[in-house]
Amino acid sequence: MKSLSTQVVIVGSGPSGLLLGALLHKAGVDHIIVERQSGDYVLGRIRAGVLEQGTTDLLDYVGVGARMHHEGLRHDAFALIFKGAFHRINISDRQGGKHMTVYGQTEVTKDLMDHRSKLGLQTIYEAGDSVAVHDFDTDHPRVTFNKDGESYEIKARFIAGCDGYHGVCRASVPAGSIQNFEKVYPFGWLGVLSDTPPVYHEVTYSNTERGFALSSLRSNTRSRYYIQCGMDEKVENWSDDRFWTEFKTRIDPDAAKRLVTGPSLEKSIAPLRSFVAEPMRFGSMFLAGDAAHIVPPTGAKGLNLAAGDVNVLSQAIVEYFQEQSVAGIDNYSSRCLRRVWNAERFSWWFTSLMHKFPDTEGFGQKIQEAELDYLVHSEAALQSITENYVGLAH
Ligand code: FAS
Ligand code: PHB
Repeated sequence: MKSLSTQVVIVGSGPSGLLLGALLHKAGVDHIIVERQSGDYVLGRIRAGVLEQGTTDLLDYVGVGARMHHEGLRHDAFALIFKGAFHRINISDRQGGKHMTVYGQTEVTKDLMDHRSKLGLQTIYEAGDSVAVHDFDTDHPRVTFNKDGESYEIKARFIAGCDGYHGVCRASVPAGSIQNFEKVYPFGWLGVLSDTPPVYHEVTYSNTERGFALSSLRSNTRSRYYIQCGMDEKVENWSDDRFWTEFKTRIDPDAAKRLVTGPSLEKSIAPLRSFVAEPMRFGSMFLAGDAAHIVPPTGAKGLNLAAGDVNVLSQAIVEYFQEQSVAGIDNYSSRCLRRVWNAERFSWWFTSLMHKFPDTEGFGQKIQEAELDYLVHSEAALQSITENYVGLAH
């Protein structure tokens, strides 16, 4: 067995792991990232698209904000459609100039990967399913994996579980030491990426009697659209034509007329769930991002929550090594969980407001329309939704 050692082993090279690595490196803390898949595989996943200002500030802080500012789109508002009417909701006027940036997770991941390469930071890709975590209830945890026929062991002071919902870190915690809270929604999102001009120039959420739809974008020439679909839907049953026909029924009539359709570059169905694991720390191992929590993507919180976790975690780890203080690491879980549960509530509320639920169809639709009508005409309600949408402090 080949033995390596570092201060922190990060399991997973999605946004959480990559951003944590960049933050630790900037503070002079040595780390290694171990990733199950190849770098190309990680880059091939099409996921989030909207960044809170807290996230873009962190990307600037670690020095990877240049392309984001050049290619990303500043958004000062989003829109709601219900009963066929379009309602623009200004965020920045209500939230002290805070705004969102539309810049795909794929691009964030690429920028962070390129940053690592330039700095010569160690990322071990294609470790496959052999990755295992050991002794994290001690001060000398280890991560082992096999690659190219060789066995490896990495000794470290801390393990950061940034390995997503299906990762190995949370799964390695003894059942009696962790509590999982979960809600699975009775529908999914069928998403399409297409090189077509976005039908709306801002992120637009639709509530219709046929179900939810989301109109987003990656640039002024690349659209990202979603429609609510059944949990048992199969993506192979959705031709592009079938998608576009259904999508048109879920946006306002004028938009349906001007919608430019085209071939899908990517088409996939994502299940929707709310999930939180408590606590987020187990001795020398910390969970961050999707490894610890999942939100339905309605509120565009998933990636942004992950950024908040690793911001807090990096500060705690740096404090430990530089000041020999355990205050930050002892406080990590409770501090993150407060923000996580706030985002879980908002994402659950927004999902419940915008989607069609099989069991409450008629009355439920009328209640949703009444709440949306109240929302767009109440300054107090608009303050609340924009405060949550733009993101709460880390
Ligand atoms: P990730 O899952 O992104 O990354 C975890 C990494 O760990 C992966 O690279 C994985 O290969 C690796 N890994 C897993 N097991 C491992 C092991 N045993 N050993 C080593 N490595 C391992 N959020 C939004 O805000 N908007 C959206 O529209 C949106 N859409 C989504 C669609 C889908 C299908 C999914 C799954 C998520 C979506 N999300 C969305 C949420 C998503 O963006 C996450 O919040 C974000 O990817 C979180 O990043 P990570 O915590 O790094 O987890
Ligand atoms: C996206 O662009 O993928 C996106 C935007 C807003 C959301 C979810 C996803 O709430």
